[in-house]
Amino acid sequence: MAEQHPRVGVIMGSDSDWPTMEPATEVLAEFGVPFEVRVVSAHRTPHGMLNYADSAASRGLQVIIAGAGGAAHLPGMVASATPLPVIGVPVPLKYLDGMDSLMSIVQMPAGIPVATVSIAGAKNAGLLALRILGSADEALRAKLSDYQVDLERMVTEKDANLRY
Ligand code: RP5
Repeated sequence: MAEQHPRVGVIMGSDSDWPTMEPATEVLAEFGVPFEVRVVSAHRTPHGMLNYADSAASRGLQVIIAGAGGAAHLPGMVASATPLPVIGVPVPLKYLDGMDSLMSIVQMPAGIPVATVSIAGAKNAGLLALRILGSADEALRAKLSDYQVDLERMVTEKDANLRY
């Protein structure tokens, strides 16, 4: 699924973010949506980051998921250099429990939106990317509806199993 005309770019500031970010790619793969994964750092590879953001739309990407930790400027900086929707994932590091990452990503100035998910919320970032794509893709939207029906069924079954 990865690399085959990717529709979603999953980027992160460091390879150390991968365990937190991997659930985004798992859900994209589950829905059969092609994606690419790159390490792109706002601080360590600023020129590479701008090149990535600049070229993303013309390469066919439709959504970018960007994860970063600490002084997490990557999602906002990428959003400033592309018209594509950007979903930010706050990555929790050793100190501050990810609150630093969350605060760095969520409070964007008016004009440059970043859709921020919860701390370590990469699975929801993947699902949100799918919903964005699904707004213009009926087949994908139908799969998302099925997914929600399955979720409801699972919760109903758990409820039935716990009742006494
Ligand atoms: C951020 O710095 C990255 O997103 C990562 O979360 C954090 C630490 O990176 P490493 O020192 O582990 O490479 O830019």
